[in-house]
Amino acid sequence: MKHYRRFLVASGIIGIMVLGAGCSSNQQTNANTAVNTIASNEVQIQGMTFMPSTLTVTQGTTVTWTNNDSVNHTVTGDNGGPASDTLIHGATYSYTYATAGTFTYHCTIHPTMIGKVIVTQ
Ligand SMILES: [Cu+2]
Repeated sequence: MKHYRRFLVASGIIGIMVLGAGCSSNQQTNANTAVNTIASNEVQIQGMTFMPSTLTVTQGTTVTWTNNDSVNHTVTGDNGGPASDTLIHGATYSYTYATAGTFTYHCTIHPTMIGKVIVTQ
């Protein structure tokens, strides 16, 4: 009888752990969805970073970058793709991704500034 009770207690603890894991997983999915909804085709250049650093869009989407920094930046594809002029504070640049794939880019003035656009069909 005592052994049976211990088994029930152990099962309850495992059940709570499984429920907890499922819960946190759902929260993460919701957070990611929210980020995509806010900035579906826009990248903000702010604090020497591209935000979001990885943007996922569908094929044919025009992506617009806005330089919110006081220093100049560029949006330059690593292997073709976007090729902006120097963007001063407040300037924007747009590029349409016609084909699916993963496209990395950087700022030629600050080569450590990198970003990525994932284009899905
Ligand atoms: Cu820069």
